[in-house]
Amino acid sequence: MFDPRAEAMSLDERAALQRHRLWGLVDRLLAADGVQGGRLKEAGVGGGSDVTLAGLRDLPFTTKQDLWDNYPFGLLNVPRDQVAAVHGSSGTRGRPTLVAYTRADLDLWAAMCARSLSCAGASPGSVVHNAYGYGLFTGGIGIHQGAVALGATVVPMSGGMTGRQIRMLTDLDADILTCTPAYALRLGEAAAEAGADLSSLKAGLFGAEPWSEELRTAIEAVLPIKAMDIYGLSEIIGPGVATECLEQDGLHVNEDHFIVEAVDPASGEPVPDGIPGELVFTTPTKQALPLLRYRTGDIAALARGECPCGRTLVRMSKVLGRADDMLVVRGVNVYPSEVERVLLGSGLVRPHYQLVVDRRGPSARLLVACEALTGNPTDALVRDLHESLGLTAEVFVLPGGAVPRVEIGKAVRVVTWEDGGPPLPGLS
Ligand code: DLL
Repeated sequence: MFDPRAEAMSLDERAALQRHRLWGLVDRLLAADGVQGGRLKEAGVGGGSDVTLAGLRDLPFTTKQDLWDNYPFGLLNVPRDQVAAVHGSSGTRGRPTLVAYTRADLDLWAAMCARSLSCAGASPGSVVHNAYGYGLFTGGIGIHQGAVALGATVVPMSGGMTGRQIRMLTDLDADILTCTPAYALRLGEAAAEAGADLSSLKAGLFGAEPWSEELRTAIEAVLPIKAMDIYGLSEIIGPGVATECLEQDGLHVNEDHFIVEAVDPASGEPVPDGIPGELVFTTPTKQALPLLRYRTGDIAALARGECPCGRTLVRMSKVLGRADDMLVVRGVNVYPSEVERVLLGSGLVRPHYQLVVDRRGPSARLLVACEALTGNPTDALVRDLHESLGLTAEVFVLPGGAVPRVEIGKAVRVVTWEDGGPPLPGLS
């Protein structure tokens, strides 16, 4: 439940708490004398009390490369037998990332996910239909533990078997739905096809992949809910790092446990509030894998000031993209999220799309596969995309249902044809 002592404390109180916890972290890293401790020593830090919150910006970063270089347990900050669980990301875009948790870390994670669920409108007694994948991925088990900690009833569906999901949603009168935004759309579509009544649903917590305001509108059109954004990453803890409240005006970062900065991705220097930058997190209370200034690659802007919901936690915008998601097509920088905004903002197509970058020929092509609501929107979309991206994309309007729907895992928004292909029927 909303805990005013933690979520609505005065900024001075919170800063004092963060400083105290940061000192503890620095002392623990120095004592473990591992990679991060060594870097702190090199930076001239001899103990926690040498560090201030304002001086955090001068401390060394940690990166995904550090996790890979020290895979699987090289960055562990506790004895190996204190590791209660491991999670991570599957590494579809590279090598797997593995994250260790002590029992205390698991308790913290559950508390943060309970906070997120409550922030988005869940309460003890809620029925949480959890369609995030269970397993190494943090979505399923993280939300599950949070729902249990909140005192809700969790329905551990995992992804896939959409017909059965619809059945359970209606039979159990779930009020909270948790899954990826792409799967929420799929569930909405399937419920309409089945004529199912999902009116017990009130709110959804959707995350694990980028989604635009336009996609929010599309989800709220097919499901009778408020669609809230939940953000997190395995390296920091999983889901539960930040969540929107019912105001839907930025995600409250649980900054008493995850200190956040936004930096210029090129220079690493802090950017002012309101300016998009790469999110950098420090985890002062985590035990097994505490991270100092971890560079996420996720781009978002920070905003301070009290929210009408009463929380004083700093807010982050929706993730605008990832530093490494940018496509370069014929020299033009294209963010998939921008294409999503144009497509869905046009009101001409269904909220399902896929981008194909064809790099087989001498000059790269950007293909956009979508499904029309009515008529043939090709010319209008080519024009809108050109106006917004400065690039001529080739728009393919496929028959309804032909753009792949994701049932399990994260949506695949971009495919690249190097020599093989074509992965999507109807495109050439
Ligand atoms: O996706 C944790 C999670 C599970 C968050 C369920 C929310 C809900 P990873 O698999 O490690 O962890 O992937 C983390 O996914 O760095 C972002 O690029 C992206 N991501 C996560 N949440 C959001 C979001 C989980 N709300 C990576 N908006 C992150 C945009 C998100 N991108």
